[in-house]
Amino acid sequence: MKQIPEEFFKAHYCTYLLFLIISLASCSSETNGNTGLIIDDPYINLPLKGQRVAVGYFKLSNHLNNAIVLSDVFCNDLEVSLHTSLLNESNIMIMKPLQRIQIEGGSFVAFEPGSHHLMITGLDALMNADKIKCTMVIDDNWNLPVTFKLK
Ligand SMILES: [Cu+2]
Repeated sequence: MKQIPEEFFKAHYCTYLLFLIISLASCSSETNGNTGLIIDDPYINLPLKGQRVAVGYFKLSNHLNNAIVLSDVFCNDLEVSLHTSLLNESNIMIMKPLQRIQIEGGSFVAFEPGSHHLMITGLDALMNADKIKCTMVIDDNWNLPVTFKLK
């Protein structure tokens, strides 16, 4: 009478052990992903009729412990450059190219109207699309995929 429940327990113990191993394995592979960096609301304002330049925005949050550097964004054959807007001494809004943007651990950078932005030329051929796939280059060798909505 005692033998049956013991066998039963053994069989279930093995199942449980197997389940534990599988869930541990899947856990460790998840932490290897790009979960430390979050890109929120990436979008591109299409150029007005007759203009050739589109402007892109997004928010990049760094949930890692260490600082990262955003050095480039590229979208296939489009020409993309990183810019910032600021007021000059005559109180006129001007734009300056940005080379590298450092984002401290636990911090974020917002590309938004009136501040940092992406200047994009060559969109003419994509006017019928509603999104484009791009890549952000982090620390010169980490390629982070990002899909921009076209508005
Ligand atoms: Cu600009």
